[in-house]
Amino acid sequence: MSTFKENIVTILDLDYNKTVKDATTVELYNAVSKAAMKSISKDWSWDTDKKKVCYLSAEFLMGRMIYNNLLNLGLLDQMNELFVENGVDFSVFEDIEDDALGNGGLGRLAACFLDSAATHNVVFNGYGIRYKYGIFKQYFENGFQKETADNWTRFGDPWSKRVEDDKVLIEFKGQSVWAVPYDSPVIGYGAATINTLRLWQSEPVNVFDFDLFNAQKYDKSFKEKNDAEAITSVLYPNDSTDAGKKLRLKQQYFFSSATLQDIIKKYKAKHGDDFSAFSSEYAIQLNDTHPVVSIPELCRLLVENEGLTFNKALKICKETFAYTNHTVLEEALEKWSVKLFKQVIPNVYKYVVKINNALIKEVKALGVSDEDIKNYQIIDNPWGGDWMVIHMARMAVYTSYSTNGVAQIHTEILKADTLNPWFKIYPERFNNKTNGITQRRWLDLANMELAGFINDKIGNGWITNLDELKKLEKFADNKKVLQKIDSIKKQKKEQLAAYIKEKEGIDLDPSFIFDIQVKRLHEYKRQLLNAFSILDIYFGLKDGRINKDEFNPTAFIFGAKAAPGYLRAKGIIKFINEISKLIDADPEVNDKLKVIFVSNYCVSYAEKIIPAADVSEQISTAGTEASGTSNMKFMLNGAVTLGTYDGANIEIVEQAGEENNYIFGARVEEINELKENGSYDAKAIYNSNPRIKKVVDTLIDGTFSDDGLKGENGEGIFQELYNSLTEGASWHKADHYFIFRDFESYCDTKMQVNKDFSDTLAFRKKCLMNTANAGKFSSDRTILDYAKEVWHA
Ligand code: F58
Repeated sequence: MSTFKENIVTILDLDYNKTVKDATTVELYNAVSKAAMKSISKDWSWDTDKKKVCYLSAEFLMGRMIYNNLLNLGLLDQMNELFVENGVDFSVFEDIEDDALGNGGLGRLAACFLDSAATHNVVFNGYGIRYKYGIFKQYFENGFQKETADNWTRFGDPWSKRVEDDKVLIEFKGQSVWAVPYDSPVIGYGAATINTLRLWQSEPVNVFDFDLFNAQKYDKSFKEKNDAEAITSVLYPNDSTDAGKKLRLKQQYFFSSATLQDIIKKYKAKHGDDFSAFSSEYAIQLNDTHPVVSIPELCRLLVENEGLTFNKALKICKETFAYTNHTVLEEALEKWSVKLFKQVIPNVYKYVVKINNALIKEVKALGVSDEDIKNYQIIDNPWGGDWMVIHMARMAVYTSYSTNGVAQIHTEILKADTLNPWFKIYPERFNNKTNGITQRRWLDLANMELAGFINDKIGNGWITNLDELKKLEKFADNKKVLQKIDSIKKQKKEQLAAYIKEKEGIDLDPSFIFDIQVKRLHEYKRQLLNAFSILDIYFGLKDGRINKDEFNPTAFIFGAKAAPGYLRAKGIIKFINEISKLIDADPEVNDKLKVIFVSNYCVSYAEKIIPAADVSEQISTAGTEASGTSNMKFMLNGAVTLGTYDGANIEIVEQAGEENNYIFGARVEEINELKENGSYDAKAIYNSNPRIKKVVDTLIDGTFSDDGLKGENGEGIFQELYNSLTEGASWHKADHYFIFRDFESYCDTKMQVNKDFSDTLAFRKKCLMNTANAGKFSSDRTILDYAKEVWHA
């Protein structure tokens, strides 16, 4: 049998008539991927007698697949050998493939779960949408975010195969389309198990109307095709209009229905028409509310196509579905307008009504009063009048057997607050599954230097059992080990600096502290608080409040995309870029401070940024970040957390020790109290605290210009940000995310980090303690907990 290396050479010859030396990067990429696909073709199938978990998610943020797949297949070394023999650089594929089909933590979590489940032999298949254009590519123009479409398949898509035989018909009111699956293998480490990621693409039933075309009505003749393709054309279409909302609902229904039809077909092939074993054969995990329309759709399919009674169908749903909540923010808890829902999928709406009726009967029988029923109704009019909506989270909790949050504190908030009425009647359904990350991508691949060093010290058992890292603790006072950890960090910082120079054209001194905040741009994540603290340091250095000689030079690095319609978030990006400019231009401080907003932050960028961090910024208002997962990646790579008691930060500190991290700010109890008793007076803090006033006033005193970027009401965006902090807006009070409350304790803590950095080995000891205690945050642990406690798989 020919080897992997030989296969690459053969494919290059057959497909392109080229050798490794003269092939282009794209040709090489396709040949390597194809050879790897060939090597698994016999072991990759859907067939298994085990319980199957189907993970339905609107996003799968996979990142670059090639290195990870080769690592897991154990083929990375062979590829490297071949490349060395032919003078090809190992990182040649960096410009080829990038991540597209997701947006943030929720999508990346799905990808980490795929990796962990396949590694630990859990049959776990992902189902989602094959968007033509994924998340936009971001660049900056005069400090403003600009977006361009990302045609991610432009280099081909060698890791997927189209499965024509499994296409299914999806019917909307007045429109039918094909859902055509594209399957990618999900290869466990050591090729333990090969699962599947199945992404559906929308295609027309009739490609074009010949009669219309002959009548020279060209646009019309292609209308059906265009309308069909629109459904899977973009990730998160702008949904500020009705048309956008409609498209989004169509996407949700499209992939939900396609997936369920697929599951039913596979089930029937084994069990015929007897559905009694359905829920013991399949578990369907709903990743947030985006696939929750699956619930009425499964009811519909079982009743209308399979002849079950509604009650039987409902029972199967309750025993099959499980739901994960990823947010407590009111605006992110999806509610669909009944009117819109009926316009798009009236046949499914009928089952929402039936589920709602069953729910009312059931909760009444449980003793819920007529008055309290409104807290449960799936179909409801929360704003009064006849504006009826469907609460997707309520439907999910009612019609499933498990509801989980993604970190301890988040689950507690769900139980005590967001979903409290439900917890009261179904306490047994609620459980916590703290998120995790895969160490194979986030340490073994992203930080080969540290991974190699760890292997030398404690062996490589951690690759599939992250708790093994605990063995590093015994080196916590070993000077040589700490020096080595310091030198690896420096190496990663140098690599990042070189990359930033290449990508952004910006010089970054690797001897600076790297203080990093990378995540979606959102007010609750408080990038603005970070920006204000930098200004505070800037002014402090200028007026002597901060001793310049004692201050360790620091680079503040940001990476974030703002949703295209989220004006304030875009204003914050502009503000940070303005601060960067101000500092660069000031010779009094520019040898001490640097601010960099990297463009187009994505998984591949994260793989370079995170290993280079000294400080991980996790500064959301307590009670707002469900979990966070970048916090875990930073911890694993030996950065200290500068954070609030929020999300998984709490568990990180619990594991690694408060003395090895930097916690500041109000706890969730305090925030709740301030909210409830209405005593928070942001304006008063602003007026009485000159440091706060000084940094906030830069928004309006001419220090910076927003260069005409407008806010919602037509005022300049910096003015709008200023107003939101000091006056509030129609929908929130002043300083909704308590920036002023936490400002001083944040700045003080940041200065403490800066001071502690002077003692290099003491600082690196903290870093080592973080790495050593990251075991809990492996997605292997998360997946095995789900498998045992939720899926019984
Ligand atoms: C994230 N949610 C949470 N949502 O914010 C984060 O705390 C958590 O760690 C992560 O999920 C995984 O559990 C998230 O990424 C989105 O991206 C939404 C998708 C739909 C549009 C609005 C953003």
